[in-house]
Amino acid sequence: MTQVIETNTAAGEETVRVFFAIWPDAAAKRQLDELAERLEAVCEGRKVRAENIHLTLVFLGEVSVDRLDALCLAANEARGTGLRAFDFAVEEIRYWKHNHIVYAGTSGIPQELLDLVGALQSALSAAGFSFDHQAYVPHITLVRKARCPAPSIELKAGLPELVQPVVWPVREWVLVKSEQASGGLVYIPIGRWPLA
Ligand code: 2AM
Repeated sequence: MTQVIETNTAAGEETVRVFFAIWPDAAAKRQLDELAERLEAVCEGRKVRAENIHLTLVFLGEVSVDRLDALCLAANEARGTGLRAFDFAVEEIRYWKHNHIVYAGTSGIPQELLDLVGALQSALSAAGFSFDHQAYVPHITLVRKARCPAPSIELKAGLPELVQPVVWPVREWVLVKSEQASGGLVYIPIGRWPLA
C-alpha cells in the first residue's frame, strides 16, 4: 500500500528508509516462499525473495539518522504497555490491481496485532513521528508487478487457494532499514523488541 507520508526529515539531513515489521519464522518463511513461487507462475510478476517476506506494522519512510534513537525510545514505550505474543494465521491470497501486488492476509486480525500496531502508533505520534493513519490492513506482499486476470480491485478469482493456513508464531517485532542494493531491496534489522 502506498500512501504519502508526511515528512520525518529536515532539509539536508542524512536519512534512512525505515519501518516496523514482524518477520516469519523459518517454517512460515518456507511455506510463504513456496506460495509466492506458485503465485508467480500464475500471475507473472516478480516474487519477493524469501528473506524479504514480512508483515509491516508501521511504515515511516525516510527518517533522519539523528532521530533513530528517538524511534527506538518510542518502541521501548510501546513495549512497556505489556504487548502479548500471538500466532498470526495467513489464510487468504488477494490481488490489488491498482498496484499489481499479490499478497497474503487474514480474515480475522488478532487482537494482539491490533494492540501492537496501536501501541506503536501512539508512541510514535507522542514522539512526533509521521506515518499513515489509515485503517490497518495487514498484508504480506508475495508478488510484485503481477498481471492477474482479474477485473476487480481486490479479489482472489484465479488465484490458488491456501489448503491450510500458514501459522506464524509472533514473538518479537523489528525496526528495519530498507536499502536498494545491486541485487535488489535489502532489509536490515536495526532494533528488536520481544513480546511477552
Ligand atoms: P508493500 O509490500 O505493499 O510495498 C517496506 O517498503 C514495507 O513498507 C513494505 O511492506 C511496504 O509495503 C511497506 N510500505 C512501503 N511504502 C508504504 C507506505 N507509503 N505506506 C504504508 N506501507 C508502505
